[in-house]
Amino acid sequence: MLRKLNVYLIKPTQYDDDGYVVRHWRGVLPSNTLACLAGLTEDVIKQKRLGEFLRVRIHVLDETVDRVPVKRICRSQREQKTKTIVCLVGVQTNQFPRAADLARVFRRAGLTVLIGGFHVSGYLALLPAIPPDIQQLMDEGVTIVKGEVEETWGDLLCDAVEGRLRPLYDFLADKPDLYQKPTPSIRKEYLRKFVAPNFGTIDCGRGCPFECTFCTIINVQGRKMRFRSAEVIATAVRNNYRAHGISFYFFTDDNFARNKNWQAIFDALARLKDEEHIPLKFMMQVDVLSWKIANFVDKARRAGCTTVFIGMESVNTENLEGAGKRQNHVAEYSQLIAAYRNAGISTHVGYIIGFPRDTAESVRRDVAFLMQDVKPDHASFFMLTPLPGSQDHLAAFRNQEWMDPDFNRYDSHHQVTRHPHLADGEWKDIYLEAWRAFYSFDNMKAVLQGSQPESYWHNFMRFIWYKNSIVTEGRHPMMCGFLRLKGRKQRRPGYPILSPW
Ligand code: B12
Ligand code: SF4
Repeated sequence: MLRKLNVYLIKPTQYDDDGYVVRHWRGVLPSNTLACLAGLTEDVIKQKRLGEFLRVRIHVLDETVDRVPVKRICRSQREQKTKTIVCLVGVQTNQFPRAADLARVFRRAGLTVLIGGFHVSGYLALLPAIPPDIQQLMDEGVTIVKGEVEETWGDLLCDAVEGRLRPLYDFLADKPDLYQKPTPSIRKEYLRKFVAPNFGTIDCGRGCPFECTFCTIINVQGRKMRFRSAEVIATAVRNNYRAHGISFYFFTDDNFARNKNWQAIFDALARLKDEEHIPLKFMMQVDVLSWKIANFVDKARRAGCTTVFIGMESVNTENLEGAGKRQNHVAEYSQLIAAYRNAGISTHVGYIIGFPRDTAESVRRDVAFLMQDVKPDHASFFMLTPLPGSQDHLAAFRNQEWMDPDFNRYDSHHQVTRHPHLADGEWKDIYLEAWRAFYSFDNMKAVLQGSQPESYWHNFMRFIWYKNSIVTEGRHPMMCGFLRLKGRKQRRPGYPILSPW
């Protein structure tokens, strides 16, 4: 009879262009998916779903900041009456090659392996048949999980313990109600590996009602909004503060402004600040229309919001229409930025380069307009990427257009399709030029001079992080940390292991 169960929750990283595993000494943004799965697993244990006598040990590893002890994990099942389950968690498309390589090593050692997250969920959501690379993994005994598991994680773990896991679980049609579900479990030892150890994440809701063609979220988490209860969120924030001193959050909802429970959540957070003196601050993602929702900006400020990440994507109306982003009205962008800035909330826009109508000249002009007329505090640039699960990917697949077969490059920092006006190489050049222009000394100085006192240091710190990522590390800031670590032997299959000399 089984006595001990090791559950390894591992968020895989990406390989760099030389095939080395990307890892940093300190990360910047902790993974919410890891925390979610940890919270769900703790709940399964608490409910004794796996029986009275099974000792379950949860190991949380984020390969962007942790060296995964592959050999130790492979050996862990050799102990008597012990089983090891490896869950490759929150696997995005650019991490899928690394996840698949890890999965194979663990399978060869006889461990139970599951892969979930946006890549497999999105890939299988729209394509007409199971793609060969996924089928291959299933044939090798890896279990693929498509969709969210808030209502099914206990059943899956029971199947794993009993050794009756199926090759594929599909929960896409049964999206869980999140209202009273366990919140992400934030572990202090994990946070220590990040620059700000008081930084937590919670997804207060999921889904988005809009229909952007490059977006995977709507085809995986759906267009109907689901949300957590305000009391549940407030309790989590209170407990995290008391237990670990966590006072800064990234609310990872793709569009907090369309979370139908936003008002109750903001009010509950404001009460934590006013009545319990928790010095809460947070950032969140919103759409360009959010500033028009009555009381939204003001209540966000009172609840502790310091930054909004806005899906602006382009200042070119034709680009926006082509991408189905009809809710974005360029003429109102400056008002949007001003509404948040006046409330002392820093603005950070997402901006895509490489829409079909873009040319090098139009991108230069648009980025200048963004800096001089729209004037957000920060911008993150992305190369348009047909992520599996998006309409763009489906259209390219149906039209048999060339798409780079190496998913490791699908990080919106590499060119993976051909562009009608930008030659190969030119696209990446103009993309990097946009980064350099926005994070030029002159623009950063202008942003700091226009910053509200509440945002000044926040903007300053983000400039350091962004400059370091793009200039020193040559990586997208959202995929970057501080001080790159490279294991000589941790190299992608097919690349040579070089001598230490
Ligand atoms: C917050 C966020 C970030 C944060 C933090 C990452 C994190 N995971 O917390 C930051 C800003 C760092 C980030 C960066 C990037 N992100 Co991001 N991010 C998100 C966002 C908005 C929320 C993530 C989240 O918390 N979701 C809630 C969790 C609970 O959902 P989930 O991950 O799907 O997990 C559930 C199920 O999938 C399942 N599951 C997941 N894993 C497993 C494993 C097993 C074994 C099982 C059984 C189940 C299971 O169970 C979970 C609970 O139901 C998502 C969009 C979204 N709505 O999810 C994009 C998203 C995941 N990001 C995306 C991308 C592309 C990126 C970047 C590459 C962008 C860039 N160029 O920089 C980088 C990559 C960074 C990295 N190293 O991971 C894409 C991924 C699409 C894809 N197919 O690859 C998404 C979907 C958004 C999009 N644009 O479409 N991101
Ligand atoms: S607004 Fe954002 S989350 Fe919503 S569909 Fe568009 S890209 Fe996706």
